[in-house]
Amino acid sequence: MTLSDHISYALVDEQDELSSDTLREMYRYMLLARALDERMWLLNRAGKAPFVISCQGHEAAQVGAAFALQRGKDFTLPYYRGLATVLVMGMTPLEVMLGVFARAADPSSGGRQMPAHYGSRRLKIVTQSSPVGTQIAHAAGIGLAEKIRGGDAVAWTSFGEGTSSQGDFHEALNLAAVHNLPVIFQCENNEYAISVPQRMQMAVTSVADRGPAYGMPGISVDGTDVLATYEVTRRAVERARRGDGPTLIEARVVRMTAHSSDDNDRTYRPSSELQALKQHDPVARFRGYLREHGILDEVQERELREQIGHAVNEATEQAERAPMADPETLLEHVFAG
Ligand SMILES: Cc1ncc(C[n+]2csc(CCOP(=O)(O)OP(=O)(O)O)c2C)c(N)n1
Ligand SMILES: [Mg+2]
Repeated sequence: MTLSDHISYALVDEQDELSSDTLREMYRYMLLARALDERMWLLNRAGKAPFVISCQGHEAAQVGAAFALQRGKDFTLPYYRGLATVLVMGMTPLEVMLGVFARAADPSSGGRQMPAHYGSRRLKIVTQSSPVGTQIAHAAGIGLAEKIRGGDAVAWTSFGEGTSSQGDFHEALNLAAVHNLPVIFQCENNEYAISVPQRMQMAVTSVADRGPAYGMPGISVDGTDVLATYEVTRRAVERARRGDGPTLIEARVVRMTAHSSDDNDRTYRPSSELQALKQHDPVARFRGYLREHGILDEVQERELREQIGHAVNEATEQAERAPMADPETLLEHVFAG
């Protein structure tokens, strides 16, 4: 039984309103997220970064959605895989790397939280807690506050499909639908919650089906398609700004790595599945689209990769040299002063 809409346009050509510059910019963010993510794994394996949790395979879903939001105006409540999300919303590679090295200048927590708990007051990025799903309820609360204030900002939040079985998800969707709140719930469905496959997590085949159960549209989109994700999010943002209420979007993605740097997915994923992952790489897919449509040539691609390589090197070197948090400040931000 399917209740939700399943959107299947592939890298839509109706994207006339997006200029070639914007399309290349989307690609740049996808490449940047991938390059930073790959660097984090190297740092982890070299014993320099304590923990890595990857956005590889989620880049298109995150970049597509974030391009439909307004920087500095909308609230972003990403989950731990949201590296590409926070980059598009304005976090710099250096800020990201300061978190990886847990340095004092890390904007997310001053080096106190685990890496990937992204937050920035300046950019209206609200950090999550380590128990999965807390940010979903916070997004509903922020949507309620925005409605009371009479503004037209939206709260956008992301989480995995496993997390859509947490109580926070259900309470947040219910509240947001009852009060018609300007919230966009993006579930990035990579079919695993660590080692548990989706069929053992829920009896529905699509997380989007859960939307209509609360009285909001549930839309399932190919999250390896950056333009399709952009388009469904753009519509959801319009709907939210008009005061018509929340939307649940399921972006179907692939998890191209193990769950985290502490996990070995070869113990629970069949090798045929692991080998097939590259065929669903959203970065390669968008590159193919841009090349095919004459939007990106070889020279531009090479320049882009060089710039990104520099940016990643520079961010890594600067963050590694940055000072650690002073132990004297250990209890700051924990207890009221
Ligand atoms: C409440 C809670 N239960 C369990 C965990 C341990 N945990 C961390 S990530 C994770 C898997 C979440 O899977 P999903 O929501 O599908 O996100 P994904 O990592 O696949 O993107 C689990 C079980 C946790 N952090 N919080
Ligand atoms: Mg998952």
